[in-house]
Amino acid sequence: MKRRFFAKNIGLATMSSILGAKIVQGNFMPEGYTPLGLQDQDPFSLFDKNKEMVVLNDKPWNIEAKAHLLDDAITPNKNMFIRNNGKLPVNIDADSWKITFNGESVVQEKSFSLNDLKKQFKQYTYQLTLECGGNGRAEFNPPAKGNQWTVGAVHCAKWTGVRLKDVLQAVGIKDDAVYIGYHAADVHLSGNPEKEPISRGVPIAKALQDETLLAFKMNGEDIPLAHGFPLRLVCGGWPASTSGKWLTEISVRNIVHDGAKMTGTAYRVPCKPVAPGAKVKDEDMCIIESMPVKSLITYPKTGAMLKKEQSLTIRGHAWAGELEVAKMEYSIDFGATWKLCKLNKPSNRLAWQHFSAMVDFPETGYYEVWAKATDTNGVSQPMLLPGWNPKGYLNNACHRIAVKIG
Ligand SMILES: Nc1nc2c(c(=O)[nH]1)N[C@H]1C(S)=C(S)[C@@H](COP(=O)(O)O)O[C@H]1N2
Ligand SMILES: [Mo]
Repeated sequence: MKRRFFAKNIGLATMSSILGAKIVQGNFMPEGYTPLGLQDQDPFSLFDKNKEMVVLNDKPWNIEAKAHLLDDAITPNKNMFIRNNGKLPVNIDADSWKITFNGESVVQEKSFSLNDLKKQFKQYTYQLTLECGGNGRAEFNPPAKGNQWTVGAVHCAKWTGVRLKDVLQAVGIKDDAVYIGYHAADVHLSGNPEKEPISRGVPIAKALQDETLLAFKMNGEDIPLAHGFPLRLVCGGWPASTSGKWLTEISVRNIVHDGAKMTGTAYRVPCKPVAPGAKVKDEDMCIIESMPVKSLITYPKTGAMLKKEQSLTIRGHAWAGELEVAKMEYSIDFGATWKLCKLNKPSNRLAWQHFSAMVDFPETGYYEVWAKATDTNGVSQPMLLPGWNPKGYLNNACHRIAVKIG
């Protein structure tokens, strides 16, 4: 893969912070010059990621985890997938960062500095599941364009920030508010400043939930650059595209937000099931809201070899969008019969739930372990593939691993 550094004309301060040292003679550096220390940087050291992560695209950066990298109860930065639609913002200065609240349905436009937010509002910490709507896209047939995510575009980190609802209350919103939309500092791939890479949002009811945060910390530290430093919206349980990174504006709308990637087939699925490959009219597409029930076996790694007589404790996580997971099962006979797993409660609403099970294998040979979660509405994961849709969203099929007992 050809790796070129992501931005040529970034400022000295940003370069220094990426290099981890002051560029002492920086004022003498020719304009547009990329210091050697920043040339051909590999994304793993650039973003502090595990070397086992998989780079799906470098323009923009899209990097996914493997199932076994998501074994931790709280996902550490090094194993968190990155999904960018545009170029990373440059020259970020947290001290002068501000966020503006505007739109048809604010009583009056109002801005806060990051420091205002921290000082004026109570801070909360929640562990939140963020899964890309396109996670699992690689399995759909006919295939959908876009990043071919397999299973690793999900994470559950701890986010600290202020409640969006507290800030919206301080701003004042009108009775006709139906949606909020975010705007951010990242740059469209074309470089055109008039175009936004992405500007999505959520209905006002989701915006007003306790767990919807304007976050400035992730796992107790400043949010890493790739994940939205210095300020990001987090809407747990919804497609992660609603969790705007590098947040500069929240527009309170009296219509469904119509920003970039809110219309057409983007983050929408047919309102009613369609045949694979079907053309679907715009008006028959519905915006994805809460994500469907899903789970992931994070131990062992697929392909594990075990000695006979060994029983194996499998483990992983399960989540269900706005709902909780009520039941977790596994099968070693391709879904013919299922046994219960031990399932923990989430650490808070909208956090994934840990599961484990001790599995006994009757004889030596090849097995598959399949895992299936059921939500509190009684809806279970499909075994192989859910309904096809043009953009390959919402693949919540059972996760399957291969093990050899020998
Ligand atoms: N400003 C901005 N916010 C964004 C995006 C983006 O490209 N720009 N990508 C969205 C999408 S599609 C996803 S899946 C998540 C990914 O979050 P992560 O990179 O922190 O894992 O961020 C969302 N927020
Ligand atoms: Mo996404």
